[in-house]
Amino acid sequence: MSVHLVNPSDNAFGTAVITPRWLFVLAAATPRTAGDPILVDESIEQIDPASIQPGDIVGISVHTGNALRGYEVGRLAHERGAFVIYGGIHATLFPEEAFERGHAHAVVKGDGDIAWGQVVTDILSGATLQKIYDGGRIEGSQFLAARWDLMPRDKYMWASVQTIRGCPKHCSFCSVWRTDGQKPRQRQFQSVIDEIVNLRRIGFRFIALADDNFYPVTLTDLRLAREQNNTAKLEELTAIRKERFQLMAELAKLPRDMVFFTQITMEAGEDGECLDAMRKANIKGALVGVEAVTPEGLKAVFKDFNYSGEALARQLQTFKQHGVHVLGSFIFGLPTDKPSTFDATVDMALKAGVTFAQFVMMTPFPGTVDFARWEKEQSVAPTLVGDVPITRYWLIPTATRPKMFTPHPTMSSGEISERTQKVWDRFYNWSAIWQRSACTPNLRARVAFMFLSKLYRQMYAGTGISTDSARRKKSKSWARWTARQCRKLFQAAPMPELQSPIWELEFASPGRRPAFLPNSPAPSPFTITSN
Ligand code: B12
Ligand code: SF4
Repeated sequence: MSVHLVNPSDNAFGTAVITPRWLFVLAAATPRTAGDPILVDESIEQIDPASIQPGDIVGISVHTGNALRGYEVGRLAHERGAFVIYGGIHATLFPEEAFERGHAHAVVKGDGDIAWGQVVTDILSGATLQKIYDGGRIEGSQFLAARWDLMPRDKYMWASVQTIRGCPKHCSFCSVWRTDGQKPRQRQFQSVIDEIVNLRRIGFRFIALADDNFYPVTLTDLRLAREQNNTAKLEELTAIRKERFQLMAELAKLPRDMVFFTQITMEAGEDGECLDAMRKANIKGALVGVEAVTPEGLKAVFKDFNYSGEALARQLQTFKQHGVHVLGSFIFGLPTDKPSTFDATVDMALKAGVTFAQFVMMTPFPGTVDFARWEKEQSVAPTLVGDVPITRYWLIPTATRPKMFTPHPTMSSGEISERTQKVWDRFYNWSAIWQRSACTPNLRARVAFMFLSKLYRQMYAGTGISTDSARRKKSKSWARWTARQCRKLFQAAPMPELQSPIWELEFASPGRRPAFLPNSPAPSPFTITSN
């Protein structure tokens, strides 16, 4: 009997940019008695059905974008006689769909760090399998460290390490605050550092901090708690902030060639102390959700804590002045958008000096306020594509899936798509990239920057931005080639001698830590428990 964990994807590039963290966390959550799981990341290569034997356990993660492929994988695993288990955000929100479409035996809702072990144990012991396992929201101290020893090291450019889950905000297009909660759940910084040390030892120096919001406590939050004389709140917020700074202080002690990237709200731009700590910690870049450049646009997405106009440009420039590069994320297709919004947005992105930018089309993701509103509107006179209601767009085959799902009051989806394409082309033309690449320290890094910019732009072509399939096909083969070259640029010499700090703290819930590099000289600070 083998355990397989599958990250479904329609697009295999042979090389992937960022490791899908869930795969390696669930590998750590797999009971030792089941042996090492077989990990399949279909963004690298699709699964070989013949590898699945009767009685095997197949765990599949689905988010909305890959649900259709996930169900296909589930059906073929079921046909081969395997136990099929789903998890991930989409399965959490639509468990019944995994049974109807994906031949599930069981679904894990919420966090899998603990629940997955229970599922596998139940199967191994022949116990009756529950239909739903509710993993809920575990505490930060219970987050498992990933099993990077099972990662094919030559296939990924960046590893991903999570330091916090949940976000106190409530943006209308985002499901994080509803699924992961508004209470930030911080992982003990010692456990984070330990995992990063392990990654550097095996040759990874680029690490994405797979956090919803790296900056969960703003200066405004602290001021309000103080003004309201809310001592309990103030203490809680101060403790969260202190832990963030402790993490950054430890990151700063790691080898100087390490590069971290995270996701953060724009409010961090007001907090020079935080930005300086980030720079010292080698957090060289952050995705900042700018979303819209007008006050009306920001109001439409419940993000009025963001700035617009000149103040926005200044706020984003502040990040750069403190040595933190910004990947600005902008949304097109908001009801408040006009034809002039597209040029205004790219002008702002260029003026604010963001190092990278992404321009995504408004998509009502399940679990969001936008989705609930849309579903309610659609319940009156449902729009169908074939026999699928548009509110279940992820079930529409990709070839016939519309580019936009919610109608815009004044522009057609074709117009929005075309204008968005032009914005990408303008931001990522060679001359603009060349100018931005001046931020790099040497020629090698400059070349890497240029390739990465083009790769970033090109990889989006497969996700609905590009309009015709011929262009998509060409983009894909170009992206495959470039991804291979880029990966070489991200490689680093392993540092097996690198030591983990010895922590005084006993972890409240020690992660089962994989035996990384068996002959490694660095002792594990974790207590290794067996199942
Ligand atoms: C880091 C991140 C990224 C990174 C890295 C992606 C990568 N390669 O890993 C980047 C920036 C590239 C990215 C891109 C995108 N992302 Co993203 N991303 C995240 C983020 C912040 C964290 C994901 C993560 O690694 N978490 C750490 C792991 C350990 O947690 P986890 O994945 O939730 O898995 C746990 C449980 O879900 C469960 N579980 C998961 N799978 C399984 C499977 C089984 C069998 C079981 C039992 C349990 C289980 O157990 C795990 C451990 O507890 C999430 C937010 C979130 N809170 O999930 C958004 C999120 C997943 N992303 C989202 C979106 C929309 C996107 C994009 C489409 C954005 C865009 N418009 O381009 C792209 C799509 C990329 C793609 N094709 O997959 C949405 C998905 C919404 C949805 N309903 O599907 C999320 C939820 C954020 C949001 N705003 O709502 N993303
Ligand atoms: S978009 Fe960002 S800031 Fe808004 S709720 Fe989601 S994670 Fe939080």
